[in-house]
Amino acid sequence: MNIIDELEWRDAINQQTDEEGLRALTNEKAVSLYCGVDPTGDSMHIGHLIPFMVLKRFQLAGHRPVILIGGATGTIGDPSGRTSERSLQTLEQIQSNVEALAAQLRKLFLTEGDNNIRMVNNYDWTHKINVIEFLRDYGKNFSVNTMLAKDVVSSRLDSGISFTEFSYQILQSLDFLHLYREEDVQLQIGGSDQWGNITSGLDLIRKKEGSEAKAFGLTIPLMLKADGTKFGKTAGGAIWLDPDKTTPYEFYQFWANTDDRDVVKYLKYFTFLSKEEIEGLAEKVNTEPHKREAQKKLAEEMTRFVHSEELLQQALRITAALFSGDIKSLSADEIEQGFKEMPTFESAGDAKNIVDWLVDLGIEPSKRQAREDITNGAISMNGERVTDLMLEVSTEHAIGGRFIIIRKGKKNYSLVKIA
Ligand code: 629
Repeated sequence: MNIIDELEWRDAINQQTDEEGLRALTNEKAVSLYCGVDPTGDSMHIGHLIPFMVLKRFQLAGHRPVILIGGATGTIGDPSGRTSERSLQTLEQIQSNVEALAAQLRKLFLTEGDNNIRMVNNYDWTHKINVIEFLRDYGKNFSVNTMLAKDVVSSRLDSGISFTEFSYQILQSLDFLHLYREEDVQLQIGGSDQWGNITSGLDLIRKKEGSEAKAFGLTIPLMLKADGTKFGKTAGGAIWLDPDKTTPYEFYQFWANTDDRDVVKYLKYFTFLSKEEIEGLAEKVNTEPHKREAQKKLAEEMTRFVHSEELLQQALRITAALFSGDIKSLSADEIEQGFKEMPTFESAGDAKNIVDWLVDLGIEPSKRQAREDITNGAISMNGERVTDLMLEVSTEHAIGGRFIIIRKGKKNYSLVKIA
């Protein structure tokens, strides 16, 4: 299947500058294309994945991805999709973000046998342009009238926009021209918020290279969830690719918790599963939704792609242990991931009677209640029911010497860290 047809089937196209032209070009040769990301943070989140999954699909179809990290544009800040001016970050911060993002992207794109990627930083050519060259050689090709008409700018005319952010689209346009000339890049992709920046680059290419220059733009929809809220955000904030910010277990859980109404859409959008496989899973959503097979498959595919097979297996182990209550099978690291969001207490670790220990920590409100819960079999430690009111709790009970898990009733978990 042609890549454009495939993207259409996956509902992954929002707008294209020339659909038939791009279909013909992609049928005819291996096309170089690019997508950019600004180093505004030290990790990507799953919202960033949207165009990069599409870039990966082009790569898998034999085309040539160029990944651009905005070492220059990141110092300015894209006003797209924002309602107010950004505050500038320090150059040191941006530089360290560049390195963090480059490492994440390398991991996603440098898979075995797939080494046809290039990574560029727009700082390399942008910092060489001086102000006279900027205004004479490039500025002359931009009409302020057209720039003002772009959504990004027109939506900010009331609240205000600095000259700095107003100029952002020129910098992104220079990148497209540079990559068209130097890297034979003929297509830029991005989320739907990037349409203005992409078309502005195409205008510049035509002005500088002649109207027969063959370059294209394609954007990907930035969708909402079925309940109308923004994709990729949870109560706890964004879902990050960095495992120190969002653990692989939490990452797995995010996808596993997808609404039935959204899951087929996500399978098409985010996974590399075939049409047949996805249709099979869609059928399961209709016939046996309680099994959540589609959600599990989605979560597996995404966790393996972003993290690794090993971290996926770990996430599955944590999920199974929390479901069955078999806490003892988990390592201390796995406990740390699985119980990150649970109520946490700290214990000194010296031996103490279980009843006193539970009350001192605040897990039980009173000794009377603690004794009653233990006698009723409602308290378990590391997955095993506590029956002995005289039990002495000590570091010996701690998994990996670090954690004790107490469960009260059916689902009330507490994590006790040994200080
Ligand atoms: C120079 C910079 C270029 C081309 C692109 C860029 C970055 C672009 C931007 N993108 C967003 C970002 O970096 O700001 N101006 O956070 C973000 N992108 C991924 C998707 C997006 C977009 O990285 O395109 O739509 C979000 O999903 O907002 O020469």
